[in-house]
Amino acid sequence: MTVPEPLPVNGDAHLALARDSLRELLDDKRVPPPVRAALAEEYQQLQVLLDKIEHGHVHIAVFGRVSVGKSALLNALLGAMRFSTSPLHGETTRADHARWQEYDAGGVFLIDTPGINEVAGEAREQLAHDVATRSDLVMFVVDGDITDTELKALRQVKGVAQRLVLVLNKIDRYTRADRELLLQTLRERTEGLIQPQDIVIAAAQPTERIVILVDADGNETETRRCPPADVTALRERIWDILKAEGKTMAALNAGLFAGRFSDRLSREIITIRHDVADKIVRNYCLGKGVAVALNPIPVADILAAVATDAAMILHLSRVYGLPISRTEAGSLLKTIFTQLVFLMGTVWGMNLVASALKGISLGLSTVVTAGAQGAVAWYGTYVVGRAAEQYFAQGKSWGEGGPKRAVQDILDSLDRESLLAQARDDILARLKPLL
Ligand SMILES: Nc1nc2c(ncn2[C@@H]2O[C@H](COP(=O)(O)OP(=O)(O)O)[C@@H](O)[C@H]2O)c(=O)[nH]1
Ligand SMILES: [Mg+2]
Repeated sequence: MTVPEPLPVNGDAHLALARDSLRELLDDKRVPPPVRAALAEEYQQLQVLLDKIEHGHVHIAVFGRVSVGKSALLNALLGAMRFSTSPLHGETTRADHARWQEYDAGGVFLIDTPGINEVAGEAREQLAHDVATRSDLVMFVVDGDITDTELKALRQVKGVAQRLVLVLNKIDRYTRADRELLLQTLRERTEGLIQPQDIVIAAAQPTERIVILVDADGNETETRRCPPADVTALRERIWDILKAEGKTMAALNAGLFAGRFSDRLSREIITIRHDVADKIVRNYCLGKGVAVALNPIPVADILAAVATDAAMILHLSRVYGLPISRTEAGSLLKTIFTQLVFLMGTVWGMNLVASALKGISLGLSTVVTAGAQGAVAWYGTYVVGRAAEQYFAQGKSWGEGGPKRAVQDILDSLDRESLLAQARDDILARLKPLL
């Protein structure tokens, strides 16, 4: 009896797995160059994530509306004025980062970002996505009750970020009672999104206060004082999270990105392969259509002119990265052709020619007849191409219903009339200069 291997539970194992899957994605030689080019940005993000994991770095980002005190909060955590803060809008225009503390073998980095209301709708979603992708933990900052826009942005970040903490900043502006009330509202409004223990209060950069000092003689003097920043609760919460989940967080974050990336990759590969395959099929269709039009042969033989179709199948097999031999291509063609004949019977060819001729009632010249025969050849090759492509796209398989079902589905899905019209136009356009 074999005992199932236990799942790796510690952060190191998670990290190693994540690192391997990122590397594998980056090094995958089977990805066609056009796909790499189309996904250049994602590949770059992948590389950044891999570097980050390899160096044991943890990224923590702030996110929130303009002027809620994101930059001030980072400065308070760092204990230095590293990021510029301003009562004016738009002080932080791009993401910037600073090393905060050592953590395990690597370090923790703090990332400042622009405010979410500085960018509109779609760009905001993109910003939320980018920030959440590169960060292991996101501090979502508010300075009062959470607005609908903030709640929406919070959901967007939550969909991508591994870990989220909600910070109620500027608490120096509220009385103790108001603070409690605000916290209660925040907990209710973010229920299901954020755990109550992950909602913390902070005063990153409290405003000056007028303080009345009374000396020994009872004289009162007024002075202005800046209370010290208070980010103790936030710092403690972050460190608790880091200690408990730091490595797992980084690993899951990378793992999630890798997962999303490979989904995207396979979709992109499918699209690009299909586009290339379509061009190839149409080229062979035209080649065969023109050849038949120039050299008309009996209808029954048209579909049997197999040489070009076999070459097309070979070509397609290479596009799908599943190269086959000439013999294999021949027998695949035979399979498809058998289905076609079986499904359509011999009448098929005659019907097709009639269809191809439709709309041309006067002056049936030989050119037009030839064009019609060519169109039938074009159409036949097209169906063969589509069927072969599907076979390769499914990893050299006809699927559950076998070749008959597959070919039938393709025939059902094609608009025969318009394809024949296209074919005839293509062929006649090609033939014109020769006549
Ligand atoms: N009263 C008060 N003001 C703060 C606090 N934190 C930041 N501010 C002020 O809020 C304004 C915006 O801060 P900033 O960090 O630039 O906001 P950001 O746009 O979110 O990065 C600045 O004038 C800060 O002095 C705080 O805890 N209390
Ligand atoms: Mg800022």
